Amino acid sequence: MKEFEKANVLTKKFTQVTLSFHLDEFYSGNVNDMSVNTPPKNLFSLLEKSDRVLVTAHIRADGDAIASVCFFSTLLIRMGKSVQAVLHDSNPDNRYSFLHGFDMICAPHSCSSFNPDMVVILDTPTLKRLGDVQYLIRAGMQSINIDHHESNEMFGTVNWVAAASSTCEMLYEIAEIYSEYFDTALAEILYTGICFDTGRFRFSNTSERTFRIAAQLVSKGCDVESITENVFYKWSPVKARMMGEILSGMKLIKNGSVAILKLDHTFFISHPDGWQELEGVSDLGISIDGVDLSIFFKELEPGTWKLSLRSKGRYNVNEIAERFGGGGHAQASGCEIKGDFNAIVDQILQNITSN
Ligand SMILES: [Mn+2]
Repeated sequence: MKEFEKANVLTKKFTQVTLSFHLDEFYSGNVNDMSVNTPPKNLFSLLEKSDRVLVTAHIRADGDAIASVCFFSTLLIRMGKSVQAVLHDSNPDNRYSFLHGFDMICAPHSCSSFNPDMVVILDTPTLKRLGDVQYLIRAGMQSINIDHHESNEMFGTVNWVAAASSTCEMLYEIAEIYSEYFDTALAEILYTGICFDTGRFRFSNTSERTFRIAAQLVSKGCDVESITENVFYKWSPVKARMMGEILSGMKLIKNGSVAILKLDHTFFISHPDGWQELEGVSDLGISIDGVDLSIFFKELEPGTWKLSLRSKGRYNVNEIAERFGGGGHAQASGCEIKGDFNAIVDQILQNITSN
């Protein structure tokens, strides 16, 4: 219990949330109580009793997802567990190769012989978002679901879903509890995930708590400059050209308040790993003065459009994405729609209302 008390004292410094309740009352049920920023007690009991753990995150893993997987895999190995890190994508974004644990990440087909007794699912609102990894999860397998997406479906044996900038921000609480393993490498992993999901501490999800946690991570020795450079300032020449192409084809509608950007399937034919180059592209439209809503269309498969929606606040893009079977956050969300590009644009424009 001492460890939990320590975590509570620490969390108290960070939040205005009343922490006088007993740990047994910690939530693990079917209702998303996004305000709970402390891990539930049963998360630790399940973690401690598991021996062979599969660690995973969502398809087309981003900085927060990859960092979360690196963090959990590294921590569990240090705890003496047998661990398999797995992501749907056979080549996870190489920008994150500087992270401890990155080299452990395998594709689903190459780790089917691993026989886990538990799975840790990170940064993933629905099991479908695991891609092929979902087929490695046997029915009845115990699982821990840690996520900061409002739309999380609470599919785990233990669910910890909280309002945080990033899954890595939440994982800081776990790192503090296992403080004997919490070194610079783990701090750099967590800083990377937080830095990515907050867009360099720029998005509205960046809270006082985010900065306090970041400060703790910096005090643990993480190299802020090199992480930020690795994550945000290493464009390939292909990416620079691609951004030029997307911007020159951009359409501004509704008196310049809505930006529509697109990338056709032909790009992904000539650049099969091109989806890895897309980071930051979704934010291009919303960076333009006067634009309140930006929609970026990527034709990943012929006729299948993956949409990234961004808002400055006038539109709740989580609601828009949910209408089309997707989800995310109020200011950044995504969904997938099949069909003709122009017809989809019309359909979406008919469905949006500003606040
Ligand atoms: Mn995230």
